[in-house]
Amino acid sequence: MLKSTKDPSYIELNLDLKYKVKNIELAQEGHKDMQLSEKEMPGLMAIREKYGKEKPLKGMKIMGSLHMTIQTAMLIDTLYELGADIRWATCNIFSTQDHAAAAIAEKDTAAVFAWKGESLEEFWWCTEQALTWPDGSGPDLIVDDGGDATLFVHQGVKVEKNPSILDSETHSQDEKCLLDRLRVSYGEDTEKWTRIAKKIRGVSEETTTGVHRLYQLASNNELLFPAINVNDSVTKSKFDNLYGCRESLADGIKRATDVMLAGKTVVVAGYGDVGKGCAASMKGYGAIVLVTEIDPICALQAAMEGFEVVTMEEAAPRGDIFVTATGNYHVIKGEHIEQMKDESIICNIGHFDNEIEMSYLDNNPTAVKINIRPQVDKWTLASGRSIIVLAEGRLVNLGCATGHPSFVMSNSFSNQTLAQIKLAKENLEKKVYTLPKELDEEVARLHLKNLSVNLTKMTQEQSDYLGIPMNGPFKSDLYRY
Ligand code: NAD
Ligand code: RBV
Repeated sequence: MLKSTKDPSYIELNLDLKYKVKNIELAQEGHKDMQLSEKEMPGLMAIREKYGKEKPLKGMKIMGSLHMTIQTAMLIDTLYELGADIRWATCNIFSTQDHAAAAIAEKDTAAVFAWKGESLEEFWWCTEQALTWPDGSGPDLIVDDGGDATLFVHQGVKVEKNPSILDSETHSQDEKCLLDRLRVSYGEDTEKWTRIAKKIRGVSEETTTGVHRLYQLASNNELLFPAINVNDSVTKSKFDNLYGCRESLADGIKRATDVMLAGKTVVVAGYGDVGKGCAASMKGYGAIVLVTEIDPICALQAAMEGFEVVTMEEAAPRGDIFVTATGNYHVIKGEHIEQMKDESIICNIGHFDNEIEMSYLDNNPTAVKINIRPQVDKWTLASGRSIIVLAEGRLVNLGCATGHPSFVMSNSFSNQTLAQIKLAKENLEKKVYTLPKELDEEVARLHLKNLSVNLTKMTQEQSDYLGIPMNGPFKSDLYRY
């Protein structure tokens, strides 16, 4: 049965709205923070300088679904200077910095729909608002983080081909909210998403989890437009995921709890790029770090760095602080939570909120929740022991702090901008691409001066000896850094 647009839980699209933010009065604060980050984002500033005149994104409608932070505001302004017409939503209900959203709304460099503490219904409304231009058309290009904008379009097309999907049962609140919107959308226009998908030139995807979803779509022959995997640029995953989390994990834990890390036992689940940064950070504070892994290579790496590698069953009764960084599902389960010490702290830094089995707490009548402050909850279990959950299991660095610092995001977002230019200029196939190494090296080069790095230049003789061009690329695609 089609839901009517009058249903109280459904939020109507309003295409006359130029923005919806928490408080537009915060704009001045946002402008000041953005000005400060100019020096810390040399990559973005250099790209503005290089392409500002040519305006390679002129005529391109860009929709973004990415944490609405100060760093993202700088990305938006960069895309705007390159000529784009932009609409933006956040990709996480807790990650918006309201002064950043206000600054963008006031400047009108993008139509922005984002505030800290959205409900899931509001989140999916914001996403659809950002995907729909006032004339009813959709974007030419998408900047995605985690794949929710891409999912919206793909699910929309699926529903228009097979409306019985609208009747499917789902236990995920996110999926339910998305299906609710698509039900109304289908009731009003049975071709909206098919039309929109056809016009999309491509998406550039920010994060590991979103990239994973893209390769799944491609391998099922379901990818509806070309995609650029920004995450696997070396200057993204080997910097943002690693060095970014090395700083922003502790920021999140400390702003939320003020807890002393030295001497505590911290359990890091997953020793990929993010887990490596998290474990190094906690070790740096003097914590004892335990790691869990499923991959023997990553497990061996962790062991060689001096970390004890255990299973979650072994770690649960030993840890004081737990951090999930796997991108996987239910890595900390109810049975683990029951084994934990009193007042253990649990948090997640992976993209989605299903790494911790939150439903075990949410649906458990014997578990009592007390909110300590926004994004910090103390749950008391039937055993009498309590645990402290940060950001309701959503990424702690963006939910309890402000995400990664500008400098590392300048690397990530330089890749994003170069990917958008590539999608705008080239007619690519419906495949997942990565950026060429020349561009990766160029992004790194743009960040050297800021850190007073003095790069050595090969002699012609050395270049001939190695068979590597004087100006790069310096490594083959097989090199893993
Ligand atoms: P990755 O693939 O490099 O690392 C994940 C690791 O987790 C892998 O080594 C994998 O073997 C391991 N793993 C998977 N299932 C596991 C399990 N059940 N138990 C233990 N280990 C398990 O990915 P990544 O780049 O490190 O990203 C991890 C997550 O963090 C993704 O969801 C990504 O999107 C997200 N991310 C978040 C931020 C942030 O700022 N919060 C930054 C970058 C990436
Ligand atoms: N991330 N963005 C920020 N300050 O804007 N911090 C982290 C920020 C991104 C990071 O690139 C990661 O891949 C993604 O958030 C996970 O959603």
